Amino acid sequence: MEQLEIPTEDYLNPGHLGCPGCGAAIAMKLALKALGSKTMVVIPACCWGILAGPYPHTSLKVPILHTAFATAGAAASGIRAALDMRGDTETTVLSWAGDGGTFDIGFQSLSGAVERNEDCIFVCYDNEAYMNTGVQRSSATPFGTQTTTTPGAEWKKTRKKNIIETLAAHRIPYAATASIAFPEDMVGKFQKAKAKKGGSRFIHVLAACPPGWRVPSELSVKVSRLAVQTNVFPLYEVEDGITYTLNFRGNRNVKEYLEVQGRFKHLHDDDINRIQRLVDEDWGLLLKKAV
Ligand SMILES: Cc1ncc(C[n+]2csc(CCOP(=O)(O)OP(=O)(O)O)c2C)c(N)n1
Ligand code: SF4
Ligand SMILES: [Mg+2]
Repeated sequence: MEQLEIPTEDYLNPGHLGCPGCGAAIAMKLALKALGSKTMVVIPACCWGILAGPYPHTSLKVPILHTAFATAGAAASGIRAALDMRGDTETTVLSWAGDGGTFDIGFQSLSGAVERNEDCIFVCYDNEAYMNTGVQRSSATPFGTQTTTTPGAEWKKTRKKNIIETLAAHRIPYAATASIAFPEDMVGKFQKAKAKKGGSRFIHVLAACPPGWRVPSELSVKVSRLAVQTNVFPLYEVEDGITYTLNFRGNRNVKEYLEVQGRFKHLHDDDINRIQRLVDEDWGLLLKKAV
């Protein structure tokens, strides 16, 4: 994707209720820069429900609908229908859910909405666990991670669900991954998603979480960059479920990404080698599909 100018206008206020270095806050800031003032945001239960602030205070300069954990896809569909009835096809409906609200409890609602090809942008800001309730594992938590429900030697032994592939399988017009460490790429993808209005668009953003990942807050962007540079979190787009475009080719060892995070500190060399093999396998599959 070609380099672009990031819009200077901000729709995230200077104060919000997230932790210092919260990747999910940076993600929202970049997304709204791309989407602009005519955006309505739907937020199910998640950290962003807190970041947004308690009514009548708000950290966003655009309207927010807070909804129940499982219902972001349905609530966004309802707002879209109401706007359409009023003749407003200009406003973008942005569903903004965590990994729990996307990969797990919100999955049926999201799947239903995108199967109907609802005219909304569905975002998963993925911090790879249920952070708001104390770092419980989700199906987005990667192999090898310690969380409060996968503690000590019981660290997670199953792989992360590939959410982009599940959305691509619905053959939606646009699905993409994005990173807060690649802001031009990320803003460009949100602008592209906005321009593709008329159907369902899905963007999966890796959102570093300093307390959950056990990294210093000032390393939030660096660790996000390492995720892409090691191919742990590849940047790519899938159009109509079949046309894959790779946006970046990483060449660093997975160990560099793992060793800066406390949630992986327990891993031995053979575990790290296994994770490298899993990442190489997924990367190889992606290369076969990408242009
Ligand atoms: C039906 C239901 N079950 C459980 C909860 C409690 N709850 C609120 S937020 C949350 C975790 C959300 O995780 P995720 O979607 O990954 O967002 P994050 O907090 O990590 O940003 C849970 C379990 C709830 N609000 N509703
Ligand atoms: S716990 Fe993590 S996701 Fe939640 S506000 Fe703090 S940094 Fe952000
Ligand atoms: Mg989460």
